[in-house]
Amino acid sequence: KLSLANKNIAVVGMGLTGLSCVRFLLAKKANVIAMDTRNELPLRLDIPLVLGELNVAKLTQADLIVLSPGVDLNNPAIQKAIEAGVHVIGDIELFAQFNSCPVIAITGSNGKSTVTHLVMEMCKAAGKKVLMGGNIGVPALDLLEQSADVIVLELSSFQLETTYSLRPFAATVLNISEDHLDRHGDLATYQQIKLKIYQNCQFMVCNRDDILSYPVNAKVDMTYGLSLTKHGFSWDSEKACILLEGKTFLDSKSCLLVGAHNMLNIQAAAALAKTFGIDDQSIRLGAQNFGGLPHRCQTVSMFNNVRWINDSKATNVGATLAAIHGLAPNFNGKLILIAGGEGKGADFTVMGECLKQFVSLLITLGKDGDKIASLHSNNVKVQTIQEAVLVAAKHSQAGDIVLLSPACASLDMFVSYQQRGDCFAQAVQELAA
Ligand code: UMA
Ligand code: ADP
Repeated sequence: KLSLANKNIAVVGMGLTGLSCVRFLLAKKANVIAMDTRNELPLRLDIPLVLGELNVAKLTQADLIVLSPGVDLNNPAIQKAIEAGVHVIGDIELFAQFNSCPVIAITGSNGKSTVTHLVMEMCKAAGKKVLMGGNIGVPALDLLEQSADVIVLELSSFQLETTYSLRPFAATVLNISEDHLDRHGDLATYQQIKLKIYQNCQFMVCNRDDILSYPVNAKVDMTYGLSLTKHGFSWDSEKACILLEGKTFLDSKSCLLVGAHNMLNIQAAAALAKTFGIDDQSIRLGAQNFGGLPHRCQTVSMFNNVRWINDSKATNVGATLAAIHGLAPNFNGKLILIAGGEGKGADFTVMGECLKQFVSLLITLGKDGDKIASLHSNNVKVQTIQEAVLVAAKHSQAGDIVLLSPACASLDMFVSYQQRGDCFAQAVQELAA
C-alpha cells in the first residue's frame, strides 16, 4: 500500500478527478500541490496551486504525480518527470490501493455506461448495496467514503493507462474500435491499455465475437456475444431472445432497451452479475427495469410522425455504426443522419459502406464534418445543429427517422455531448411548437 502521509504529491488537472484526489490525499495527510494548464480556475483552493504550462521543476520535485484522465501522459513535462524517476499514477490506482470492496470493472469503446448501469440494476434487484462510479461521472475515490457489497466501475482508457494494482472481482472489455487515437497514437496501443483491466481479475468475462477485445492465452470464465452458441450468453436473432447455455434466458420483448447492441450489453451485464453470484431472476428484473440513458439512441420527438433520435453520446465511429445497424433492419422509411464534430483522428472510411446502404440523406457539421460528407453522394453541409434540424425537417416525411449520431466528440462546438444532445432536442421542439 502506498504511504501518503507527509509525501509531496502533485495533482495535475483540477476537474472532477483532480479535486477528488486532493480531498483524498489531504485526508491522508499528504502535502498536496495542485496544477492545471488553464490560466485561471473557476474555484478557490486552499493549497499551493500552479497554473498555466506544466512546470517540469515542480513536477520533478514531487514524490508522486497523480494525473487526471484528461491530461496526456505524453505531455513533455510529465515525460521529463517520469525520466527523472517520479512515479505517475491516476485516481483509479489510488482507489485500488485503498479499496477493499469487490469491484466489477467495465471498459470498452462503446456501451460502458449502459452496462455499468445494468450491472448496478441487477445487483440492486438482488438486494445488494451497490456503488457506481469511475468514468461514468462519480470519481472512484469518492466511493471509498461509503460501505457497500459491490462497487461497479466504468473505466476509460485514460484511467486504465495510469492504473497498475486494480484487482477486479470480475471485469470485461465490451468491444474495441477506434477511439481516442489522438491521445493513444494507434489502435494496438489503445487495445493494450484496454486489456489491462483483465490483469489480476478473478473472473474474466469476454465478448467472444470481438477479436480485438478478446484476451490471448488467458483463462476466460464466461463469454457473451451476438453469435448463437451453447456456451455462455448468446443471442437467438430469430426468436429475439437472449440464451444462456443454449436455453432461453430473456425475451427481448420484455425489455425496454432496444437494438442488437443493447442485447449484447444486457448479456455482458448478466455475465458479470452472474459471476458475482446474482441469481437469474434478479438479473432478468434488473435488465427489464432499465430504460436506457439519455443521449444514447433516445427518441426525443415524434414531430411530423418522424422519429427524432438523439444519439449524441455516439462520439466514435463504432457507436454510430451500432446505432444505424440497430435501427435500420426493422424499418422501411428513410434514415436521415446528422453527423460530424471533433473526429479525434479517426478513420471514417470504415463507415462508407454502411452509410451508402442505409442512409438516404447525410447532414454534416463541425470540424471533421467534411470528412464524413465525402463518404456519401447525397449530403448537405450545415453550420449549426438548428440548421441541421431544419434541413432534416424539410427532407423527411411520416415514417422516417432523423438520427443525430455524430461519430465525433462534441468539443469543437459544444461544452459536452449532453449540451449537443439537448440543443438537438430543443431545436426539434422549437420547430414543433
Ligand atoms: N486539464 C489540464 N491540462 C490538460 C487537460 C485538462 O490542466 O491537458 C485540466 C482542465 O483544465 C480541467 C481538468 O484538467 O481543470 C479536467 O480534468 P479531466 O479532463 O481529467 O476531467 P475530469 O473533470 O476529471 O473528468 C474525468 C473524466 N474526463 C475525461 O476523461 C476527459 C470524466 O469522463 C469522468 O466522468 C470523471 O473524470 C470522473 O471519473 C468524461 C469523459 O469524457 C465523461 N470521458 C472520456 C470518454 O468517456 O470518452 C474518456
Ligand atoms: P460509453 O460509456 O462506452 O460511451 P454508452 O453506453 O454511453 O457507452 O453508449 C455510447 C454510444 O455507444 C451510444 O451512442 C450508444 O448507442 C452506443 N452503444 C451502446 N452500446 C454499444 C455496443 N455494445 N456496441 C456499440 N455501440 C454501443
